[in-house]
Amino acid sequence: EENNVQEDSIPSRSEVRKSASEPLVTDNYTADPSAHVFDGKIYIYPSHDWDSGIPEDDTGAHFDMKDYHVYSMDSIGGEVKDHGVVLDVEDVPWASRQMWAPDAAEKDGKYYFYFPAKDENDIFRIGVATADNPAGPFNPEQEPIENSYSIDPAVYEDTDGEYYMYFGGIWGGQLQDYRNNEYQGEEDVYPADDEPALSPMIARMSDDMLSFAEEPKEVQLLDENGEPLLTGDNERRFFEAAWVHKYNDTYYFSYSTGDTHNIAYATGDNPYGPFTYQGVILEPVLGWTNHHSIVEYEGKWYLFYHDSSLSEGKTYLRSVKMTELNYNEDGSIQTINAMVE
Ligand code: FUB
Repeated sequence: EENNVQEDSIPSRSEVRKSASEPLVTDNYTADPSAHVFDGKIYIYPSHDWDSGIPEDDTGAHFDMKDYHVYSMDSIGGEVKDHGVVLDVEDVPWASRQMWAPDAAEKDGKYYFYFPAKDENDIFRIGVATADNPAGPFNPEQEPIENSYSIDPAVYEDTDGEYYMYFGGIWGGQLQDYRNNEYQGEEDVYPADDEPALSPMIARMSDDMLSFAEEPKEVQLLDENGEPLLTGDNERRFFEAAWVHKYNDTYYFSYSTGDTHNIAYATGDNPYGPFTYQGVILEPVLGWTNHHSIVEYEGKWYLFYHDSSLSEGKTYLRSVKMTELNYNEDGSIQTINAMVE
């Protein structure tokens, strides 16, 4: 099976590469970086963490973000430019609070900024805002995307010109409150440990990039035997933070795992999957969450991620970082440990 990485090529723990990078931004807390190359520059679309004073709880209320900034770099290692506030919760009619991990996409010279936020009923929806340049500011649509729910949108542009949104996050992200795209109510329902884990979702985007062109579908994540990863498989099953990139004709679906918060990846031969689990890209970082993006720039590949080193460990005050990402010859990704000593 072409997409299966041979076991002996997965780096052992001793081959894990250490990388203690510096925060890219130090005058704001930033998290959940979605990086893209637009117009030859690197643009970063992160969450904007701050200390709103809301105490930590199990729903993630302490991630109380209220606006977004965009950052750009002319080159790797170059100055990181802050383009200021590009979208504020006050300007989004349907959103009430908690602007979590966003993403952006470009189509025909227009830019689309996708973001999750809670509505007036405290239910996460995913919104879209538009601009005619990658640095915004972005002009929000009046309603969230129809049939959208949960968090962490990641919009992937395939090489054939189709766009797909991946989304979903468990626990504070509310994915457990849905089955077959239907809201089940606030009573969190998790499959048993020996049942298939909750899946991330995918929907193809409509031509105008403002809605789904189809009902969201589950993205199947499989083990080495072709069986779905199980709820009890905390080291490997999906939790949140989906991202997709393509390398050598293979689709890499990467995500934060279970209650272990590795950034893991699984590979497939089309955007819908199924994807077969391969290994860990980034081991857990300082802070509770792990969230990343992967982008190619001038022939090299980079991992954008965050940690809580600048705030000395405050989970809700994170900083965006980047490091090079390396593939082995067989297409497997070398594991990175970015834990600050
Ligand atoms: O930043 C808020 C949430 O924390 C994100 O949406 C998750 O992916 C996690 O990083």
